[in-house]
Amino acid sequence: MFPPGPDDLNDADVRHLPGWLPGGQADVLHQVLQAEISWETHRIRMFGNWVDSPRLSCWIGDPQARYRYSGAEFVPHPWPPRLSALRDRLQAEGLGRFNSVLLNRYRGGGDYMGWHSDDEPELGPAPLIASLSLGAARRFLLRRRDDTTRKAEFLLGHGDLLLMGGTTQRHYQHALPKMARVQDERINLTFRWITPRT
Ligand SMILES: O=C(O)CCC(=O)C(=O)O
Ligand SMILES: [Mn+2]
Repeated sequence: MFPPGPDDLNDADVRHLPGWLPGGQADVLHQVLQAEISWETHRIRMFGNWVDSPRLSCWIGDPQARYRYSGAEFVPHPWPPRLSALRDRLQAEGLGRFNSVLLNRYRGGGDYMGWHSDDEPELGPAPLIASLSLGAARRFLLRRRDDTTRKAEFLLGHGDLLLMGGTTQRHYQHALPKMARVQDERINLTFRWITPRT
């Protein structure tokens, strides 16, 4: 595995901001989301079959921010005040504009997300995605689409923000692999801009 570095991430625009959300705020947010989000098992398409996704999820956003994801269409749940405040903070810091957030909850090291790019048409040609991690630190991998041996890796910890923009999705896939030794939960929030349906 290559260590992450500019040479390994040509054509990508990825920034890791460790501890972007201070520890106390991250603790509270993690607990509140565990308790208050209506967590669902989304059905996704894998190798042509419909299967339960190996994690829990919830799609939140403005009413027009409908999203097709792994072959299914999601109508967003409304914003809880805590998450719209977080969106406001990202926007106030100039980190992008966002009308939706996908929450994923990894119940332990056996929950994961396979290789994919966030390249659905409604995200546009150069999506900016702001990903906030809470709870257990997990490995986040990137690999080039045209040469999958070229990889980079980040360890995403409690309160870390990862920004992916520009042509990252066009040239790279990413994944959150299983980590057998991890027992604690992790929640990840990916803030996105979905082109509204007219
Ligand atoms: O959990 C993560 O860090 C990755 C989530 C992700 O790739 C996604 O929601 O599309
Ligand atoms: Mn993704």
